[in-house]
Amino acid sequence: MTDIIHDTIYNSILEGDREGTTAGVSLALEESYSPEVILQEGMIAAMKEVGRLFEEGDYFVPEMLIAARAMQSGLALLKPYLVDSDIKPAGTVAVGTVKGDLHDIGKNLVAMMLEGAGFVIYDLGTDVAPESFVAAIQDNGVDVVALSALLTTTMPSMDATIKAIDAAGLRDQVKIVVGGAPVTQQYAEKIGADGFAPDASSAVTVTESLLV
Ligand code: B1M
Repeated sequence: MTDIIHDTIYNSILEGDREGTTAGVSLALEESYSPEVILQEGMIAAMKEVGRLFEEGDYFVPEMLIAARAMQSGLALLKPYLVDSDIKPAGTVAVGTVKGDLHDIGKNLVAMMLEGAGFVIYDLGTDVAPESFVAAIQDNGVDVVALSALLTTTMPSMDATIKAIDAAGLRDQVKIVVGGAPVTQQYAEKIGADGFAPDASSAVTVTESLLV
């Protein structure tokens, strides 16, 4: 790992240093590092380490939160490089983190990558109730619903959301893609999702393949 990526971006996120993170991302972009390297080797690697430190009892919720804020400020700078606005609309996607779950960095990345691939995005935010996904389909005629969950305890909200979409008579109108760290292909099949993606870039491939 190079110095800017590790010493500046990775360490700044670990320390929850927003200014250090944005300065690092700006410098790395100026020095022509690819957005993918900045994201994967600097930012996502740092968040993984934050999770490890939390599990070890070295970090607590406030440290996770300030690290997440630093990551979000870096992502805002990176977004124009991940999103190409000249692409024709490929479909519409309602994206959200399911009920009970407040984690939004992965969901935001999925939304950015889909936007970059030409999808129109309705970002419903975090802690999204099943009824809100149903309303988004009814109000906006979306083609795909993309559900994110980061907690094992909120994975059942994905199941509840799919059941609510079914109960509203909308299941045949939309494709449903699920993802997030604890989610697996097996779980996706169990709850009747149409697709599972392990990361944000494969969320694009999976979504595109469902609309062919
Ligand atoms: Co939370 N947290 N957290 N947390 N947090 C985790 C998820 C945890 C794994 C940490 C740990 O113990 N190692 C653990 C979950 C354990 C479990 O259930 N298995 C955990 C816990 C326990 C908690 C609390 C319960 C802590 C507490 O209060 N005691 C609490 C719950 C709050 C709630 O949601 N109700 C909590 C709170 C928080 C903060 C609010 C402080 C903060 C979130 C801030 C925010 O998001 N704005 C936070 C953070 C930052 C984390 C970690 C450290 C980092 C998450 C992250 O942003 N990763 C996380 C540890 C970890 O992930 N290793 C942890 C970077 C991001 C790019 O990755 O979100 O995985 P990720 O997204 C990836 C893929 O998963 C995938 O693509 C993304 C990019 O490739 N993906 C999809 C995601 N959604 C997708 C959807 C798709 C497809 C792919 O299709 C639709």
